[in-house]
Amino acid sequence: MGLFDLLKKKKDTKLDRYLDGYEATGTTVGESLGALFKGFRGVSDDFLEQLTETLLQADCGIDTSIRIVDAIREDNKHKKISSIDEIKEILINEIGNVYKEEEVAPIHYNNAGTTVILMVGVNGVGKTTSIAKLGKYYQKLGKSVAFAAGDTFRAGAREQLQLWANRLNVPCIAGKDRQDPSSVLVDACRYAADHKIDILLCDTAGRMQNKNNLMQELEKMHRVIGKTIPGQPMESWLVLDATTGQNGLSQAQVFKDSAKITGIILTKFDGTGRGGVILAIKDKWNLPVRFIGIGETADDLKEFKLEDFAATILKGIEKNA
Ligand SMILES: Nc1nc2c(ncn2[C@@H]2O[C@H](COP(=O)(O)OP(=O)(O)OP(=O)(O)O)[C@@H](O)[C@H]2O)c(=O)[nH]1
Ligand SMILES: [Mg+2]
Repeated sequence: MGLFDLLKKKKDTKLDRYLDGYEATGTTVGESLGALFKGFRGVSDDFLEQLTETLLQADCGIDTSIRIVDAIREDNKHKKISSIDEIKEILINEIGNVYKEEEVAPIHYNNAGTTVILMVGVNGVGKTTSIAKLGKYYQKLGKSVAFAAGDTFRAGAREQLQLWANRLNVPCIAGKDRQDPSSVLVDACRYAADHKIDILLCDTAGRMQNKNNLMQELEKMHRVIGKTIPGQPMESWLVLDATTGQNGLSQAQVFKDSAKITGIILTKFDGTGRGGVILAIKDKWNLPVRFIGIGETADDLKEFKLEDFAATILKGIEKNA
């Protein structure tokens, strides 16, 4: 079944929930697509050009935008698309084809001990805040949680994480200023193993993707975690700021190898209507979005579901077309 039919089937019972957290994208992307579809008279070159433009504005990136538009052009060759209902259905299905959610493996957890999750990304994207949010998320699932203050570089970083740890009543393992972050992570892994902690969330200092030595430092962190708790970190998440859109694509390219990235946390989703980077990153680097950040408190986190994302866009289209 295409994504469109799946949404339609669930629509009656669930559509209101879909908007929660995805409002900005639903209104902005949905509105501009709705406005384009409003005067739909068939798939002309002009229409496809405008659709490409709209997808690019939504941060889908050039390759993914072209992939979607080409697929619609092909569909139209087989069966003329003539109504708004058809074009809506085809677009939503193409979003499903690009993201391929059915191929996304669930998050890996260590059933025999601590699951270590490493959080990396450029400066100020929301790594530390996301750790607090994830801490609360896992607590709600009944898991025991600990934090590792692997940002020994920025002044005040350790205190920031400690503050969240105090609020959530979570142990926070920290070192000294400028201590090798790998050694802090080793201490934290030992603590977590000794105390039978389910989830150890590791903070790291923000770093630009063009700094080779800092990328090597991430490789080292990954390695020493694995030496302390074999098989860990099972998950290594790149935190991206949704408001910086396409920049996320180049960040993903570099981080994905050095930190062996397994997924994306997309923060500040409350502050942008351009969620297309979700499709671009999945399409280009095969990295799924695991969670979206939708505010500054520990509760402002949602599991990402393609269905929710697509349904919100569909709702936006239907409001405006
Ligand atoms: N609106 C909004 N703000 C967020 C979100 N996530 C983080 N922030 C804010 O972004 C700012 C930076 O967050 P941090 O968690 O300190 O970011 P960081 O990546 O740890 O930063 P560095 O450690 O300096 O690299 C803070 O003011 C957060 O409150 C989000 O999902 N939505
Ligand atoms: Mg931080």
